[in-house]
Amino acid sequence: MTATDYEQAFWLPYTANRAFWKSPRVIQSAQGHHYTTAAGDRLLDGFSGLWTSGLGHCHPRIVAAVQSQVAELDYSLGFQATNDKAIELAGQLAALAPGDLNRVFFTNSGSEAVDTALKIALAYHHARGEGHRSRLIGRERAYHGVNFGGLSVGGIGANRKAFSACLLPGAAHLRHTYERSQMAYCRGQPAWGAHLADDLERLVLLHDASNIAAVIVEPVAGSTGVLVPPVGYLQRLRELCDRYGILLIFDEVITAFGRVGAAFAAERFELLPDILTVAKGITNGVIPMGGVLVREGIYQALMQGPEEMVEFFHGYTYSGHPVAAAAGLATLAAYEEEGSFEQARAIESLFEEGLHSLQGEPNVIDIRNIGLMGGLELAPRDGAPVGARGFDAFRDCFESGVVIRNGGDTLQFSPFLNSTGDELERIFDCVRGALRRLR
Ligand code: PXG
Repeated sequence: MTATDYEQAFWLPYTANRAFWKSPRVIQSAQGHHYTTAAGDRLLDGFSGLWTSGLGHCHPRIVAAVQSQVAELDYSLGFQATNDKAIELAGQLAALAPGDLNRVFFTNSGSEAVDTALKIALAYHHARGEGHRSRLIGRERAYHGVNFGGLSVGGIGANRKAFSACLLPGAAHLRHTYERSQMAYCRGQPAWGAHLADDLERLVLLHDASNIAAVIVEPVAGSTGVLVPPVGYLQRLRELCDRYGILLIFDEVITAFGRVGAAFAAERFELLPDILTVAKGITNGVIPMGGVLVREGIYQALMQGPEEMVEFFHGYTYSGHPVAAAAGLATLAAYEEEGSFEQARAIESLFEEGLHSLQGEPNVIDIRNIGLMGGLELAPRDGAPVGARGFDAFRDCFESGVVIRNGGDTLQFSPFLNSTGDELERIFDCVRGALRRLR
């Protein structure tokens, strides 16, 4: 192995690896709203980690909880036994969640939460003698993680391309909700587009409701570039699912825990899904963890057969890991004590103003926002691969001391729930400068 091989052994996820190693971006420490790189540069984090860390980095309460937990109970058997912290965290999540989303299944990531949610939906119908309800419906442009279930209901072509023939055969997709001619530069929810939910009727006609298990959507589509649901769209989807006996799954991996100015997008949009996935903000990103919140009736339908029998043959070695659960408990306590969800709601209009002040800058073709989620879409550069201009903007900002993210040619913003006006201004000023410099 050469020295270069050794130094470049790490194959980075979702990264242009060859370009990366020409000028590596290596983060060494973080505090509050800033990162420090291995080269000693201080960066303002405008993306809250990766939509993960709304409270800021190295939050003292979470750090202390993790330190003390790892010394007290580092791991506990998670099958046919558990630990006190996981029980407490499940209870607190159920109490925080709307309606009777009372039962919590823990995972280690959003991808695992999504695949778990899909399996719960299938197992639920099976337990009720409706095993023919086996089709899973996602949506074009959706991101539901990288495992085979989530990939199958996901709708981003690049993620699916190499795996196409191995995706779940029963998956189908609703049309996406973006229509630029009707929505460009809309602030918050577009007024147009509730009827797009009727696309579910098309799939019901094609496959028959008796064969459909569940519909999964991100209440606000994140990774694809922040697509905000039209007013009434999610309600319409809920009504149709009820009409046809189809479960509605909200993938709230990004939207839960304050990102849309409420504990859950379900709360902000005032409707109740049957199953809800979380990850990221559940521990403020400190320890990997995900979870699936399930309505009481679904859980009860699965509690069948002899009491000594395992009811649901599914689980991860680290489901309900005590250190992750301790981080989760400290995170929920900090959200509560700091009023983080209200804080996010209070700065939403400031964020919206700043983001939309970029309208008219070079190559900007749309700006979208809700809560503290923002997307700024750039026209792809002529003759270059899609995403080249977006990536250049990301790189320019990083080198200028601000971290944002690009998904293709859309720049994404996810500031801290407790951002200051000055910080928001710094982020948008930096992006403005980058846009003016870019080809
Ligand atoms: N569902 C949703 C809605 C997500 O946003 C996942 C599932 C998967 O979670 P894990 O923990 O397995 O990564 C996600 C993840 C981006 C970006 O640039 C977003 C995610 C992942 C990578 C990039 O917006 N979200």
